[in-house]
Amino acid sequence: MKMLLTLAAVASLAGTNLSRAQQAPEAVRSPIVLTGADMRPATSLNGEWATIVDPYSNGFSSYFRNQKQQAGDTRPIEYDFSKSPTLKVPGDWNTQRDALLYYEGTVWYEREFTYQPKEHTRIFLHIGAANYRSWFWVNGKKVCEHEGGYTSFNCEVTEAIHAGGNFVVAAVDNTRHEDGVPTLKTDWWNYGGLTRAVSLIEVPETFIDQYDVHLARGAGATIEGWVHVVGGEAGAKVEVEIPELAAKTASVAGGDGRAAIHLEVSGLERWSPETPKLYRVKISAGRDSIEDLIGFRTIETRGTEILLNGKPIFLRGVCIHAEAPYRGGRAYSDKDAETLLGWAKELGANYVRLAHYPHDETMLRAADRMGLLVWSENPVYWAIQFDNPKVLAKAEQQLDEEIETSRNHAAIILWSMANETPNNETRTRFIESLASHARELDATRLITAALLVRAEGHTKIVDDPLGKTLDVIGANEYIGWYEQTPEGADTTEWRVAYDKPLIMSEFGGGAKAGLHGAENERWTEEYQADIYRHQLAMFNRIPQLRGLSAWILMDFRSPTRNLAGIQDGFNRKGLISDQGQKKAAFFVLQKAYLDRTVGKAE
Ligand code: GCB
Repeated sequence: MKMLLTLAAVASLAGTNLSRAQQAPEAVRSPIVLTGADMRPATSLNGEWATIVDPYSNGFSSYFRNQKQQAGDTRPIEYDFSKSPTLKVPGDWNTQRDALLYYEGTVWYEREFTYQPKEHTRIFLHIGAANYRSWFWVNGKKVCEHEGGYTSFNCEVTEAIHAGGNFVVAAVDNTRHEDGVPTLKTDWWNYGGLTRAVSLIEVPETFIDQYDVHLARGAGATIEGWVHVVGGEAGAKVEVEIPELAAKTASVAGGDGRAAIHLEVSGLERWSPETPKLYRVKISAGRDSIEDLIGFRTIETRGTEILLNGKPIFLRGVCIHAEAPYRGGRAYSDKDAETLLGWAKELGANYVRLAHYPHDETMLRAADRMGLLVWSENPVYWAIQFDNPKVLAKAEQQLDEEIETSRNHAAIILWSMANETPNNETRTRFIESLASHARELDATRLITAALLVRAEGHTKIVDDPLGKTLDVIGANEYIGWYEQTPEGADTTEWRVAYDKPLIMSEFGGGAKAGLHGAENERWTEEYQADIYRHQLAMFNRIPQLRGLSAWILMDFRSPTRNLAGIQDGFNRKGLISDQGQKKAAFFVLQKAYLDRTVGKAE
């Protein structure tokens, strides 16, 4: 009742809020996914955008028109983008303006640009990511809306754009919602804004929207997959060429717009962390063509083994948030990616868990180039509304976008459905449904999730029923930090109910860089290093352990970490501080990785 009154009061006080609610999407799918969008010629719209901070979402009735007060004009136009301060795109708003560090609500963005559309083309506004909901208008015409803060999407602007001067207006709202994915509570910063690159992509009327080119499992060298063409009649001719392998194939799209690919190649150098070989792959259909850089490898499991290119591998890794080193805020650039992944390489890692949502394309490209295997995750985190079908639709939509845009990255070997979800039937059904959806979209990779672990005395038990659905089991544990002392690991035994590979997907503890003291003194580098020493010894007593991703590479901002003088708004479990200082634990793990004293010998 109280809730109804509140809603009624808000509606009568602020009619504009109501109109926004009417426009709000129910997990709208962006109609076109563009695989390899970053490889297409594009007109960048990155740079300074005029912005209006709109905490009451007042602008939904007018700001998108970008009106200008004319001389003698008496209309009450109470906004003016041309006089408003700017924010950089890509970039979160929180770290660009002090007053916005904690802001949660709507910010309006406006940018003017000139454009000359070609004839017989379609034009898309490509948004790398906008957290969390966003609405877009071009020249005052609404072109799309989107929900989900970590995946790219494309708004068709063909009808809205014209030759000469144009403007684009976006409303981005990072308000958290109970029925959002993720939901109200996360242990990372809710960075808002146009956090990744924005561009215009123009394609012929008949164009390639998605493709999947991968190496077939088995000892041979068969490259297979498909290319999907939009706008062509069935019968559109598709060609795929890998010049370096002197391989070329032509096929024809069926009624569903898909053309199957099959290429027998010889002399293929398989992609691996040691040899991250990428090939130029040219895909064309009619007047459209795209050139991607793709590595070829296989990934599968056999019993408790993970096989990369048919050979057992142990994943020596670390978790990474998309947090920018040194400057803070959401990571988006090649430099951010190269710094983070460079540190992972220095650690001796061959694998990274990109937590807890899909990361930027720049990160995946860098992982392909640098030879790091990737666990990529859907933001189903902790207790979302598993009993709400709309939430399932939202999670599925984000998973679709993640897989459809990133499926050609050799680096990605694992699709993670979720992190630390409560063990109950509704949750299990929800994630089973996501997992079968992921398998339908991509049968070439492994499905995982980071599970909670239970304990009986000194035994840790991994028997969450979700394990049945997964190819690889992820388990998170914090012995020595949230429970027991670091020595607790010495007497801990592990029981895993599934005959499948296990990855310890998180373990670790906090330390403030530069704080030194005794090994039993929390928050010191010595304490954190001690946790790692005991953990590493324990790992060698888990026969089916096939990988590790320590939590976490670098300290990251979190609204839940408020211990003054130590955390100051940062989760301090990084092996490296946000300013690049390596802590003692970094070197403990590095030694174990480089000397191969942890994990099953490959
Ligand atoms: C976890 C979560 C991760 C947190 C971490 C911590 O289990 O998966 O998101 O940040 O613990 O530091 O507590």
